[in-house]
Amino acid sequence: GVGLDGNLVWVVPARNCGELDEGGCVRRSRREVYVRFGGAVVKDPSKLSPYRDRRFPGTQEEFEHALQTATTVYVGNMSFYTTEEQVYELFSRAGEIKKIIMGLDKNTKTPCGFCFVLYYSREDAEDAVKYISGTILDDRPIRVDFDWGFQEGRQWGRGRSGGQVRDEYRTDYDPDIL
Ligand code: GTA
Repeated sequence: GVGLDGNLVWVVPARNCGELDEGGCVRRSRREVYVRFGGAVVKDPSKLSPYRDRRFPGTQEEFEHALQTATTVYVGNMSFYTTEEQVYELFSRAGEIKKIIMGLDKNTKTPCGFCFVLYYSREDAEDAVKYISGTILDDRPIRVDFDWGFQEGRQWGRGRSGGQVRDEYRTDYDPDIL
């Protein structure tokens, strides 16, 4: 498959590939669309994910507009052991990174499976969604989603336990991601 840098190593082959068409196939995960060409899995950046941040201070239209122009991405389904350095190494393949904010458990202050990556350009954020979502990082398929913009406080897990809300429901990594 063709990655951002023409390198095959970091692109994940699709599993359970659905509808076949010329040279590739499409698999839908709720509203997120992944397209496979050769070995590469590409997430369609024009389709917004169903995630809605209930703490966004605005209307649904304003929320969607923020996502459509975002230069920040949210990364989910990460291992708790993945470091900021590893995130930097992988995500700088899509473009120059302004800042990384690791998601932390609000009680233990340790990584709890997500982070925000801030780029300077929209194009680079789109490339991260397109080419890095679905990549295996520390044995887990990560999910890259546009984000409305980092604000102080958003780095903390919102779950009762201190970690992420969805971790209180799931038993394994999100099987819908690929
Ligand atoms: N851009 O997909 C995302 C995303 N997620 C999942 C979290 N964040 C995201 N940002 C983007 N895209 O800053 C951000 C949040 C926050 C930080 C930590 O990460 O904006 P969190 O994951 O701990 O909490 O946030 P969040 O996002 O508020 O939780 P979530 O998953 O949306 O859950 C909200 C509601 O759905 C709750 O009422 C919960 O009880 C319910 N819920 C969630 N999962 C399940 C489930 N599997 N079954 C039943 N109910 C569920």
